[in-house]
Amino acid sequence: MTSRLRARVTLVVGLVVAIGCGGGKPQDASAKSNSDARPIQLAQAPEGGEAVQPTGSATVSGTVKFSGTAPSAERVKMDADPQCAMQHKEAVNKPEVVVNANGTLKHVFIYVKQGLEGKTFAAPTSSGSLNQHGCMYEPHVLGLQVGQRLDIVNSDSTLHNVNCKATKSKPFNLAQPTKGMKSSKQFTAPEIMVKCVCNVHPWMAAYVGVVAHPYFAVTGDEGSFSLAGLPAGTYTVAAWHEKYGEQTQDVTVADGAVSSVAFEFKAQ
Ligand SMILES: [Cu+2]
Repeated sequence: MTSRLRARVTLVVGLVVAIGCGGGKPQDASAKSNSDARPIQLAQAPEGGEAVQPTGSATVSGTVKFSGTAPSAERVKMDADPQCAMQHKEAVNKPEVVVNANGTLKHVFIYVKQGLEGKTFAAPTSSGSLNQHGCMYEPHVLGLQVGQRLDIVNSDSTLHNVNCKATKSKPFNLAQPTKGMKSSKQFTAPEIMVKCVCNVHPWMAAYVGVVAHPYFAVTGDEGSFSLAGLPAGTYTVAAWHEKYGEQTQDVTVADGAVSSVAFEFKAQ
């Protein structure tokens, strides 16, 4: 272990001890498994609001293109923690800018930004997942509904802490020192985006898009997205990328119809 890593581990262990000595309710860092026993809070319709489920029949779909020359891939240096490095036979590149083979951009968070005001949506009973595997977050970008459970798992034989710096919901910083540990968290307010980092492994970062409705997606290897089940209407759809920022487009879609939206991010 390098002295730098040891200093970081000491920092995190100190944090665990500090939290553990806090008294009262057992905290995440000292609990082996911390599946939150509280029931998911279902969204309530605001006064005069209309409570609807995602049962519309309109779809907004599209792609996120990338133009220009992509920055060359940057390699993640994991040598500071042999438990991380030993899990990778091949080089690992930073997931910040990933241009797909078809010229599209990966890891873009797509969501309906405007057009659903006055409607409320119950949080789904299914959980989102954030895994720490090979000292990388899987996935790198994810979406959650307000109140939806997020299961956070450590799949590595090394200490990770998950420091999610929410500003609209309560932020949290929990330690998962051993393989197989699982904790569950929720965000209580929309926020684009919540950044989560590991203070032990400075290359680890994940972004969570928290929205008040189920109409969101993250682009993958094809750079495409589909927001299905929308009520007919006019919407502002946003595409967010950690390096290139946010773009929006307005789109109108009818019941049973599919409207297309094309985003394009340019190399800087
Ligand atoms: Cu870590």
